[in-house]
Amino acid sequence: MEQDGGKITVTIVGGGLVGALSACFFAKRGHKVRLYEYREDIRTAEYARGRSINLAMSVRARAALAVVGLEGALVREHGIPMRARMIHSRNGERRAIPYGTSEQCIYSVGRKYLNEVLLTAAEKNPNVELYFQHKMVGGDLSKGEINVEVINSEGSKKQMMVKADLVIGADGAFSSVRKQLMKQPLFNYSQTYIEHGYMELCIPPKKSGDFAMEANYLHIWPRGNFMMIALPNQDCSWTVTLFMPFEQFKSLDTPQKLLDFFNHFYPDAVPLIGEDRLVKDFFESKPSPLVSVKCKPYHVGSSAIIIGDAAHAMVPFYGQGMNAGFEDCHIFDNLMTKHKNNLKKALEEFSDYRNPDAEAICNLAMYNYIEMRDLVNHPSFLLRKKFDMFAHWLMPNFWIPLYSSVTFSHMRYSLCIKNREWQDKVLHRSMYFLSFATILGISAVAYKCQDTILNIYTSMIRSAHQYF
Ligand code: FAD
Ligand code: EGU
Repeated sequence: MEQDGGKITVTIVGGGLVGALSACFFAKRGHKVRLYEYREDIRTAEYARGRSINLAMSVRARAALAVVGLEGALVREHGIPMRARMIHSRNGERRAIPYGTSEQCIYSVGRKYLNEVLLTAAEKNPNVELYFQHKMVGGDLSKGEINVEVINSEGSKKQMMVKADLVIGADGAFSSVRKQLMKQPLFNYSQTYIEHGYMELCIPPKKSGDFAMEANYLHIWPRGNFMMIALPNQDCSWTVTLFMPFEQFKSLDTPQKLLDFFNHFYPDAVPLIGEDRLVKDFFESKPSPLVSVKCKPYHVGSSAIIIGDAAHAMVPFYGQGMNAGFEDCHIFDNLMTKHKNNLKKALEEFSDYRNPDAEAICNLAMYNYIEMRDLVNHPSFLLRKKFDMFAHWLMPNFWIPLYSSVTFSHMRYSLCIKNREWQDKVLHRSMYFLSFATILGISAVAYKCQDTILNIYTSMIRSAHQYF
C-alpha cells in the first residue's frame, strides 16, 4: 500500500451530500482526495432540479457537521427550526404537536445550499480535487481501481482508470460502486419499491413576502393512503411533497380531476398553492419512485466501501436518510482514528458495526410508511403517542419514545428498536397487571359489602313486588 506517514489516497464516487461531506472528513485527516461526480457542478449549473428541495436535519447529521466545523454555518445560521408538527385535518382544523422540550427541534435545510457549502468546504483543502461530469462505469474494487467516463463539452466520451488506496462509494440509491460489490461472493442484497411515489409542489410566499403558513413547523396533511408534508425554505416559500400510490397519480389525468381531488382532501392547501400553479406544477412533473435498499457487507477487502444511500437507501418516512449517511462519515472517521488508518480493520469494523443499525433505520422508515397509511387515525395508536409523550415528560431520561431516540439522540438505531421493544413489554405487562388488579379490587369490595349488597337487592325485589 502506498502509504506515506499514514497518508493515503482516496477516490470518492458521488458528490452528493454524503460524498461531499466524506471529502471534508478525509481532507481533514490530511489524505489525498479525488471526488468524481456524474452531474455538472451544481454551484455553476444554470438549472438543477434534484430530488427533494429541502430536508429535515436532526442531531445525527449536525454532530457529523460539527466535526468538520460546518454545523454553525449550515444549520444554526441557515436552517429553519421546526419545533412541532402542524397537523392539517380535512375540515381545515390545525393542531400542533411539539417534538419535545422547547430546545428540541429539527431544521429544514435546502439540499442545494447544503451540497454547495459542503463542496466548497471540501475544495478549500489543497489536497482535494473535484471532478464533475465524471461518471464511474466500472473497475476492480479489490485493487482500488475504478473506470471513469468523462463527458467533455463536445459531448464525446473518454474513459480513464483511476487508482487509489481506498474507493468510497457515495453514489446514492442506484450506486454503480455497489453494482461492483455485487460481484463479490457472499454479498447480500435486497431492494423494495413501495407502491407510493412522490411529487414536489410549492407554496409561494405571501404578497408581503412572508411565509403563507406558520413557519417553524413541519406541516402534515395525513389522509390515510396518501399524505402531504411541507417544509419551509429560506425564501419564505414551502416545499410540499405529495406521497400517493402511482395508480392514483395516474388517475388524476385532467386539471379538473386534480382540482376536485385537492379541494376534497386538501381544501386549505389549494388557495396557498394557487389553482394555476398547482395544475402547472402537477402536470409538468411526474411522480418519482421510492426505493429501500439493504445490503451487506459494505466493503471489499481493504480497498473499497459504500456509505450513505449507496449502502442503505430508505423510504423517507422518518426523515433520517441524510442523517444516517452523515453519521456513516462520522463513524468511519472515528474508526480510522481507532485503527490508526489501518484500512483493513476500519473497513471490516465499519461493515460489522454499521450494518445492524442501517437495516434498523431502513426497517423503521418502512414501518412508519405502513403506520402512516393504516394507523394515523387509529385510537390506540394516538393513545400510545399521548402516553409516550406524557411518560417522557415525567421521566425524560428513562422513558424515551421511539421517534425521540431516533431523532434527538445518538443511540444506535438498532438500540432504538430494542428500547421500544422493552417499552412495549413494560406496557403490556402493566396492562395485564392493571386489569388483574381491577378485577381483584372489584371482587374484594363486593366480598366486603356482601350484607349491604344483599340488603339492597332484597329491598329492590320487595319494591318490585308492589307493582305486580
Ligand atoms: P445522493 O444524494 O443520491 O448523491 C449521490 C450522488 O452520486 C449524486 O450527486 C449522483 O449524481 C452521483 N452519482 C451517482 N452515480 C454516479 C456515478 N456512477 N459516478 C459518479 N457519480 C455518481 N433525509 C433526511 O435526513 N431528512 C429528510 O427530511 C429527507 N427527506 C427526503 C425526502 C425525499 C422525498 C427523499 C427521496 C429523500 C429524503 N431524504 C431525507 C434522504 C436523503 O435525500 C438521502 O439520504 C441523501 O440524499 C443521501 O445522500 P447520498 O450522498 O448518499 O446520495
Ligand atoms: C417525509 C418526507 C411526520 C421530509 C414521520 C413525522 C419526512 C420528512 C414523522 C420529507 C411524518 C412522518 C420525523 C421527523 C420527519 C414527525 C419523524 C418525514 C421529514 C415519526 C421532504 N419525520 N420527516 N416521524 O414526527 O420522526 O413529524 O420530504 F409525516 S422529521 Cl412520515 Cl422528526
